[in-house]
Amino acid sequence: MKALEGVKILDFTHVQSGPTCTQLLAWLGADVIKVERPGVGDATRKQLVDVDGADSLYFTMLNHNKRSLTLNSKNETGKAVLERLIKECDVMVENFAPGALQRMGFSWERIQALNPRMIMGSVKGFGPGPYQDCKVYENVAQCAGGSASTTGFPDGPPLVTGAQIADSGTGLHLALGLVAALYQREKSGRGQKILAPMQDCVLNLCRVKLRDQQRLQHGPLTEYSQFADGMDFGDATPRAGNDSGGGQPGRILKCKGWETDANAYTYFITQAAVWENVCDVIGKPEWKEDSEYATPKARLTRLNAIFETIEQWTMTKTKFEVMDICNAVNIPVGPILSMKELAEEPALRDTGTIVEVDHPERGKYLTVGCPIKMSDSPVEVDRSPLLGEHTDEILTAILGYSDEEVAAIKQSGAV
Ligand code: CAO
Repeated sequence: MKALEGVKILDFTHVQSGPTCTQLLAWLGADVIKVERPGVGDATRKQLVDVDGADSLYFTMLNHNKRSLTLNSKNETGKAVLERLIKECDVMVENFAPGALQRMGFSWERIQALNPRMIMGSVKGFGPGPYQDCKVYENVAQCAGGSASTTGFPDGPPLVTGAQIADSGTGLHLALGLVAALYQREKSGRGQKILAPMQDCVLNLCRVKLRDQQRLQHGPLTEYSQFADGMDFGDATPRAGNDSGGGQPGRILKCKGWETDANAYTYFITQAAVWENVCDVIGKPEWKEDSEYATPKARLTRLNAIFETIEQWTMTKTKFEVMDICNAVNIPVGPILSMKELAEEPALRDTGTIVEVDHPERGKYLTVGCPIKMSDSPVEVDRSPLLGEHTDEILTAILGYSDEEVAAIKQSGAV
């Protein structure tokens, strides 16, 4: 038994944002039917190809546990099949460019008329407003949602992040909306329409930066390096380098081997509650009684010098030694782990967060499994479907077409 067992999802998504949402729902047990253009499929199948003739990792890693149905939704027979799918499914998810679904003839009003219980989720770049008709990709939304303006160093340009907060982040938000709507439908009997604009979802993830925007009206942001450096803050939340976003000052510091290893660094947090332990660990016990260092307020103007001193210590240890020594005395630190290290981490394999999957075209590959661990709804990660792999079984077993009707649908070029 899986949490979403029995829920049928018409997955009209492509690229990353929508597919991350439906992949999560598939992991939670929903039957996800991915609708793809005949002969073409999701564009990512053939993007960043690393194994000739095989679906790319870009596609396979975003489309596990789904079934693939090819369908031309602009062909008259294809539209008739789509109508039946809409009547049959509980949830429909799409992330086409604004207006594309309407151009196919499937407005929300029409979908609702076909199936009043339908829950319809859409990802768009922007919500209603001046940019509502724009096509949007990950980095566009990171920039428009406030992430880029607040990421990077104060004296450098805005930066985008490695974490796909706009695509995968929006997919996550939408998944929550869909599951909540399924719960509401239990009581109301009605479906509803859910919009997850990428700009809004990025902004939600950047809410501490809007917090800082308002704090700026009451004085400088004392935990930012700019404060210790005596720099002007300007009128908008500045980029803060690797400064901690919370009230506990932190920085990324070099560890043993940094000269040759790009990831020999650790994040070091000088949490006030364990400041005395920090002083002992780094060999500065005298700071515990020194009024210039003893309180968080006194330390604020000396943070750069303090972190330089801590770095003198971290540079004598590997990032893993720093982790062991500091955690033993409750000092929070974070080794900078590379993708290579994460891929090889046994604990992540044990919990199913890093999973090896077998694929008929490409052989074995690694993927990220479901990060949500539910005691009563375990997740097995199945390979992504080949293009149209399940067309026949969906037409017959789910939509109830006879063999003759399936032959006629194929004849029309709809699948
Ligand atoms: N049968 C027939 N036609 C189909 C089809 C099918 N099964 N599936 C898609 N199409 C058609 C669409 O109807 C559309 O046709 P029209 O332009 O004639 O209406 C066409 O394919 C292209 O769809 P699109 O405009 O969504 O795709 P694109 O590659 O031009 O743009 C993207 C991609 C992502 C920029 C755009 O879809 C978008 O802005 N989506 C919303 C925001 C989003 O999710 N962005 C994140 C993407 S991940 O980085």
